Order: sequence, then structure tokens, then C-alpha cells
Amino acid sequence: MPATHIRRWKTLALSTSAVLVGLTLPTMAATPASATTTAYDSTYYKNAVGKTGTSLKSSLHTIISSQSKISYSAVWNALMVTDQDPNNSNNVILLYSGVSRAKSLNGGDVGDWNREHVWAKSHGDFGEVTGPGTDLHHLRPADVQVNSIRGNLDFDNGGSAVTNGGGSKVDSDSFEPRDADKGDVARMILYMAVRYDGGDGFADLEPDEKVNNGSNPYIGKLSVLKEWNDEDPPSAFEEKRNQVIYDTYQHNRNPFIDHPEWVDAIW
Ligand SMILES: [Ca+2]
Ligand SMILES: [Ca+2]
Ligand SMILES: [Ca+2]
Repeated sequence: MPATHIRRWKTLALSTSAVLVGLTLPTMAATPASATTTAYDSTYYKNAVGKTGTSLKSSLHTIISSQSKISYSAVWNALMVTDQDPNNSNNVILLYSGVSRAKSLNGGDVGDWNREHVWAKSHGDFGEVTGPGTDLHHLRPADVQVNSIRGNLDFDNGGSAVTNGGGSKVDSDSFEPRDADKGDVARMILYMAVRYDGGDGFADLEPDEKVNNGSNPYIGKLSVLKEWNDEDPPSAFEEKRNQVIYDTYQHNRNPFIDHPEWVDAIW
């Protein structure tokens, strides 16, 4: 947009901001990751702001490793809060499919939703004991069957449509979430890589450029996750769940939701 348009638009916004709020938000949400500022820069992120590369990653690891932890059984009720449908407080929004489903349908049967580990728990074999296996920053409600199709696959573009998957795709060695969940998945994976560095009795989780990572503590493909981070910037839903996890449950934040440009600053 030419600068003259921006200036005129800002002048308009000053005089008729109430009218323009609804018009400006979609434009801002579609903007690719660029330098951002947050209310937490001078406090929570004080020691990370201005850094790049391994220095930034190391600072963020220290910052986000100060957290409370919850049990795997407590994850059920937590997800009913973090992932509540903004338009129906009886429901949660399911990852990958985008379906809104009753909170009461949590379980393991067809038609239920369950607890999806976006960083597949077999990649580093951390299981469901309190730790990475119960970290809400990468746990989401998902349809039982869609979750089963994702399994422990790495992430990449391509494949055929997942049944009732909302546009997500799958092939023999990778899973592609629907567009609206691509950035969420990327930022969850990269949060896990920064949070878990092998110093707490769990594996050092890291992204790599492969699929078929199996039980190794890696998830690919990094180059694709970086693209997804740009293509699907943090939404109001994603930002709200980050805030709820911070305020109510773990008291740590996903830095890549607050600062999506830090993905490229590190990787
Ligand atoms: Ca593939
Ligand atoms: Ca999204
Ligand atoms: Ca790591």
C-alpha cells in the first residue's frame, strides 16, 4: 500500500475509529511475520529482546523454562478452557479439522475429541508423565480419528485429503494441517524445541529437515514450518490461548506467538 494511502487511512481511523475497527483487523491479521512489540518486552522478554540466533534461543529457553506443570489428567479440563469455541462456551475447536465439538465428548471413541500431542510424544519418547507430554503449549483437542491419522508423522506439504480433516492432508510419511492451523503447528513445534534442551531428564527436542524421524527427538521439516509461520500469523484465538496458559496454568508463554519474527531470528 503506498505511503499516502497509509497516512490518509490513519487520519480516517482517528476520526471514525469505531467504524473502522471491523475493517482494519482482517488486514492486520493477514500481514506476514515482521518485527512486533508486545506488552511483555520490557518485563517477561527483557533478557531476550535485541538478541538473535543461539543467543536468543538460549535466553528464551531460560525465560520459558520457569513454569508450573500440570498432570496429564488435568489436561482435559485445561483444554476445555484454552480451546473453548469463542462462539459457543459448551464447545472446543478441534485442531486440524476446525470442527466445533461439545466439551462433554472428550474420550477415545469415534466422534469424541482427545488430547493431540502436536510434538508427537514418540519423537523423543517423553510419554504422558508430567513434562513435555503435558505441556499445554503443544496440546490441542483433536478428533479421535483425525488424531489417529496424524499419528506420529512429521509435517510437510502434500498428500491426499484427510477424511473429515477440514482440508488437512496426509501421505505415507507426512501430515499437512489445514491452512488455518499451519502457523499454529509451526509455532508449537518451535516452542517445544526451545523449551526442551535435554537438561531436565527429557530429550533435547529439535526441528530438522527430514520426514521419517521415527523415535528420534526431531520433527521436520523446518523449512516448511518456517513457511507456515509466515503464511498463517497468530490469530486472536491463538493469542488468547497463549494468554490463558500464561495466566492460569503454566505461567510461561510461547515466544513465537508473541514474536513470530523470532522464528527467522533463530532458524
Ligand atoms: Ca510426504
Ligand atoms: Ca492459525
Ligand atoms: Ca531443544
